[in-house]
Amino acid sequence: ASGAHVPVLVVGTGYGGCVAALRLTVAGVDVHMAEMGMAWDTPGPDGKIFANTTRPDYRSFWLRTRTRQPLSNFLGFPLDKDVPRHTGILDAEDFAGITVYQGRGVGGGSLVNGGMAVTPRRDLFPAVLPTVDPAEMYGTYYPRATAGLGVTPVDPAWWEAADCYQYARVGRRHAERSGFPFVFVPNVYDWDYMKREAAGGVPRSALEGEVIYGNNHGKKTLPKTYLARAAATGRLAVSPLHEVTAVTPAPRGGYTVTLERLDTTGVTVETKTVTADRVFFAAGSVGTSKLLTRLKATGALPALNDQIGKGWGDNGNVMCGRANHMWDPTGKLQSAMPTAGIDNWDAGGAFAEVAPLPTGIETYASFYLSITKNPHRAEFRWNPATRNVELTWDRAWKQASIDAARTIFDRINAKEGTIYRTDLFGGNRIWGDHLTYHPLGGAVLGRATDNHGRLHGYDGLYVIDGALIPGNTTVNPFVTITALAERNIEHIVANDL
Ligand code: FAE
Repeated sequence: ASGAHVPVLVVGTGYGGCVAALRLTVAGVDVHMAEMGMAWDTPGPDGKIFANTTRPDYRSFWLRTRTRQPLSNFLGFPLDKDVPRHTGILDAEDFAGITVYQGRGVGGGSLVNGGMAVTPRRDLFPAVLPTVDPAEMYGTYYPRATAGLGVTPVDPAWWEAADCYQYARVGRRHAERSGFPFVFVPNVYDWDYMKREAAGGVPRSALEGEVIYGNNHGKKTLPKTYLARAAATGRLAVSPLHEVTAVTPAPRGGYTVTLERLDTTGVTVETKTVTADRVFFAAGSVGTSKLLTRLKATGALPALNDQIGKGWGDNGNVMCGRANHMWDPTGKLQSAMPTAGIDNWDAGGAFAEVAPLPTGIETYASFYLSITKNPHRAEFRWNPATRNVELTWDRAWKQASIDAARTIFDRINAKEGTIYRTDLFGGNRIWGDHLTYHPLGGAVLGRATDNHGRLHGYDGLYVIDGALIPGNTTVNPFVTITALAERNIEHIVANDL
């Protein structure tokens, strides 16, 4: 309620926020979480909570009247369509040079992501988080994070024979014939459930192509893992459809937090203020960076340092498809949960996730999301004229990622006698270089904050999400975001409470 006082307010319910909520509630602290997205606990008119990937509807996009699908075209035909404006699950947030996809709702990105739960190679970790001790991460916090998230490997014998992973086996054959290491990666999907989907005993989710607009079954999202455990303490309150718009020091100590309650068309129906002794910014790399950049520039938190908004990267994301020969079908049935990648980081600066293209028909396409060593870093900046936060990303910077990805796929194409697909992104383009799924940075650890996420300039303000990581994790990021949050919150609980 407006006027209330809470010991801890957490802004956002993604990975960082849920780790903070669990560890603080277990330590005996009452935690209130504000989440701008919906709770995603109520079925729509079709009896399902989430819409299918191939049939986006009002539930699929955050406050858009037309879909903005990551793969905008298929066989040359545009796929986007009009939808009612709604507080849907996937935000395709447009900046000048890039569209940043993010999950919206209680559970953040865990609601929409592919569940690929990858720990970076230890030898690469010093470049990912230079100020963090690898021994404590690999000895304690990565294992704690993967256990907390429910990360498990796929059963290799089942995988080898499963129709739904034919696309991945084709991906392996092509990678290995060109001499690239093919690595299995674990996932948070419940593999027993997927086996039952394949056997025909339960409603399909991953095998129905569900992923980017939510999974109705099978995926261990944050509300089923970290958040459920935090709620079980009896010390957690979560307010969905509440957007935090301001945080400023309160006259008698702590912070005054302004929240706007939204209706499902995105209109503010009520503005509330609460006071909090401590505030954890966990609104995701973009959400946290935008909020802090605005609060610093507009005088709500003027003592934040000049590193706010800096060090943002796209994890080098770039997508592409390859056209296989007719004797290399990738399968009509494709599990939406990826299980493997091609590691060419050392020689070419690229790690390519062998991704599904779950269209329900044979496409003869192999599809990949590459994570690359892109050196460019952008900055969030306040524009006083428009009263908006802008991002200085330049679309041309993706050329470094394309070049890195080509170290894998040019060689595979040469070896297989195949070509790139040009029908997936519109305009005969080969590369999906307009987007990222992996925003990282903007309030970097050890620069905007101390080495445990305490914001410089204010006692009791913390960053605990992907904004702490300076732009790249060499692999998919949520395990690293979770493990870093586990490390930081342990230190904060021990020293600050
Ligand atoms: P995040 O999970 O984004 O949570 C932030 C939350 O804060 C969201 O729920 C927001 O709605 C909320 N929020 C923002 N602003 C406000 C505000 N002002 N007031 C209140 N609430 C607010 O942050 N990563 C992997 O490792 N493996 C994958 O397979 C994978 N696949 C992906 C697929 C897709 C389509 C997408 C979009 C992402 C994928 N990712 C994947 C990335 C991963 O989901 C992402 O790195 C994490 O979710 C980021 O975690 P954070 O805690 O930083």
